Amino acid sequence: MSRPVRIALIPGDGVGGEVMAEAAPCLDWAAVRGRCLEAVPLPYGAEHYLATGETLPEHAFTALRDGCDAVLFGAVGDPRIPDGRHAEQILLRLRQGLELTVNFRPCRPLLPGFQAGLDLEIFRENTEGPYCLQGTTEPGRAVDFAIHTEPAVRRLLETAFQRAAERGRPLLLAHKANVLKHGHGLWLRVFEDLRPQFPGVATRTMHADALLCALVQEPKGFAIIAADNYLGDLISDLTAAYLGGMGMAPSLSWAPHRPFRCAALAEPVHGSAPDIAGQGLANPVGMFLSLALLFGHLGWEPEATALEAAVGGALQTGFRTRDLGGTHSTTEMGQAVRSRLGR
Ligand code: GGG
Repeated sequence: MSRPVRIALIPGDGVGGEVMAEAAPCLDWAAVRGRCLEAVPLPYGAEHYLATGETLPEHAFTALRDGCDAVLFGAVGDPRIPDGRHAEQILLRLRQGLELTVNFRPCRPLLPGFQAGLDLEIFRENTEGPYCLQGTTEPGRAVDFAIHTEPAVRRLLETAFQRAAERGRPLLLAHKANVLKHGHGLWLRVFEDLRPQFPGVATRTMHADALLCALVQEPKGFAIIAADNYLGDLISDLTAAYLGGMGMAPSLSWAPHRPFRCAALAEPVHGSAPDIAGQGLANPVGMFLSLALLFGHLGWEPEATALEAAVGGALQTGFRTRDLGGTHSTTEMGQAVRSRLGR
């Protein structure tokens, strides 16, 4: 018998626990359908940190890296820890420590009558740029470094090129090499270097500021967009608006070079939203769609398709959480999705 796919569940902070509670039963549904899996709940987040002083201890990171296949993550961020130290040591540690270079953020709207037919995919580098967390604050001066290494840039761009080739769609690289000459100069060089390997892919590069303006004016003029960590974060937060808001936006990160057993992490794009946490107001759709991306990544296409269709069905029949202008609670939306899976 093949070993079970082990999926670590880390709800994290704020609304993370609420959206996790809605999506996690879909793992039982997949298991009932015959997928051999094991869920591994982990407590790491603000509450655990405040109670124990532990963020993500090294032994737990190693056990997860070597003993799990993927992570389903909620959100981190808590006003009781204003410097966000625990968030860095949990989420950024996972992204960087597992070398999850690729962060995939699709934008395919599901709300009826809203941006129908839009099909954007953002490939965001996930471990470097200014998110390397190196810098200093001195009297009257603050410095944040941004690191871009050729292996990570190449892995991200190769993945985006492969996707563009598979889907027969154009690929655009967003950059600011006119100002960030060193880092984004490297991105342009690697992009140019890879182009001959994908002769069927139409390519374009664009300054990120001009791209943001054009994405607002004419989103259907774009297809697959690759960018560094910082720009990719901003671009995909903008495109989340075309889905109906941050609560609707899914993401999947993975390590194309598979250095460790644990090579994928699914999480909604939204953060912990402490202002609405604990009130049943969070939208679980981004979490459901992230899990659907993870199912697809595991090769469980029927489950990925069924879960995405269940979300689409719930939205078609009028289920709306408050961020979408409705009155349904997190649980009502979750039940509406799961009932379409027979759960
Ligand atoms: N699921 C993405 C996530 O948790 N990102 C961390 C983040 O943006 N935290 C800030 C916040 O929660 O406001």
